[in-house]
Amino acid sequence: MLLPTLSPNAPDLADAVIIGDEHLSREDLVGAATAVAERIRGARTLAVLARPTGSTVLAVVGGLIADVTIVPVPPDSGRREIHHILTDSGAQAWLGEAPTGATLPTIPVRRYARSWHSHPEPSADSVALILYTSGTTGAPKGVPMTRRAIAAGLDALADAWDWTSDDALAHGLPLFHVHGLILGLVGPLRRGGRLIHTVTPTPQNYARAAADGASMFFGVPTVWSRIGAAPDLAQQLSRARLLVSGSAPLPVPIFEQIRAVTGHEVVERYGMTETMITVSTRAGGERRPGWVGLPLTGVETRLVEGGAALPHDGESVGDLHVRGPMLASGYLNRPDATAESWLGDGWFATGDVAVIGDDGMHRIVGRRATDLIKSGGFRIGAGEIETVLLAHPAVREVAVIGVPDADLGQRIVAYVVGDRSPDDELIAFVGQELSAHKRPREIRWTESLPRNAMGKVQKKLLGDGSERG
Ligand code: MLC
Ligand code: AMP
Repeated sequence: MLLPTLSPNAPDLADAVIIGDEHLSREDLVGAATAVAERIRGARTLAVLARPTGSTVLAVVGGLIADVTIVPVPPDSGRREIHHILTDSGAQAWLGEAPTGATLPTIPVRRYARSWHSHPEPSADSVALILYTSGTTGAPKGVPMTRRAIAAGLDALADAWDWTSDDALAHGLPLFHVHGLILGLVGPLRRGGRLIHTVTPTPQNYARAAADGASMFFGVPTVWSRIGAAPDLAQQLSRARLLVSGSAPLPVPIFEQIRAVTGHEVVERYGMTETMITVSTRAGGERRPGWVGLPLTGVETRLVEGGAALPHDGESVGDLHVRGPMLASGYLNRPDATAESWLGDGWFATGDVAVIGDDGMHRIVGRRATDLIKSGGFRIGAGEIETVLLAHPAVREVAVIGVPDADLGQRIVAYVVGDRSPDDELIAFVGQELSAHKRPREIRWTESLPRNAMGKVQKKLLGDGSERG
């Protein structure tokens, strides 16, 4: 059973979910989400505009109860992105709020409706969620997540982090990715503890959640960096049990800063949309700055270079492959891309380059492809932004890269050859078509792009030379 604590006979829990100003007891959640389930029963796939609201929580939980696949859509998505997600996933309607200009029908989510009907537990192989994630080129790919994989991934984390129903989890991460949605919402619902969603992950909001009794905090490195820079607020987090970072590398100075102000060594974990979390430091184990820890229970990892396995000696650098029960089994509608990354025998090629110590500790060195950018913890494909910019009349050639950024990890910069027009216009053009976080922060106009003899843009020659990859 994916959500045992939501069975109608589970004990009530006041403030099971607090999201902004909205408070839902467990009884509210079960009654209202079951009422959603009644409305949508028999549907196959529904889209949810995943704003951080009680309505989004009820829509997702209603889908889980009714065995309807939910596709969370980033609420700031542009036209092109929404169109792609809806057509690729085959969404039949919007559940809850719909974006302006929506053409699909809308099914309302009613906060105060109640049903106590008991729905049968869906098959463990049923697809609960389809999450969209960027590749190096083309539109985002859908990753179908089964109930079995989600349950296995969450239980492996509970084991690593001693995560129980006594924990109150706090975070303010988006409700359309593995981090904020699966770990951050389905996680506490499976464990049975409280969730405080702070809507935005600001230092003020995290300090307030700590004062309200949160024991466990999730953040991407940008969040921890901003908290570390606000020591008076950060101090409030000293009383927590566990601070967790993931979705991008946590720089060692930020680890040290958080330790200095809170007394906590941040637990770092490594994962992907396609695999959920596979490696983490442990609540009861060593937290080594710059290292992401040990494989979770049930997970195997290997390092490969040119088809050969590399030793786990803390020095050999190779492609990281992972295998475990929390992995998805492929991309939706993309057998080509699936065959590239799912290698057979359950192994998945992460695209990340790593070293493994003889004690099993993993360090992520970087990514194989320069065309995948991580900015603020969001995965962004350079190719997707380039395609949009090329459709702008002023743009003749374009190359998008991620440059190192102290706040965001990487920041998106577009090198453009064309008829100079205002930078803001190009940035807004991207925002119209894609999500807000895919907008370049900077446009650099240039006479030409560096190309090799084959005519391929040499991105390593762009930027300030310190880019990864
Ligand atoms: C941003 N802004 C821009 C801009 N880009 N303005 C002009 N041009 C651009 N190109 C604006 C924003 O809209 C915002 O405006 C302001 O600048 C600050 O933006 P920001 O620097 O991006 O900060 P912020 O909005 O505070 O966002 C930071 C953040 C966010 C950390 C909260 O990046 C975030 O939520 N990240 C989480 C990503 C995540 O959950 N990833 C998980 C993937 S799952 P205004 O007006 O709004 O202030 C995964 C698996 C795993 O990776 O392992 O977990
Ligand atoms: P996403 O698809 O958004 O899930 O992004 C997954 C990618 O984020 C991984 O392939 C890594 O490159 C990166 N990532 C996630 N967690 C970490 C971490 N703790 N350290 C380094 N990189 C990470």
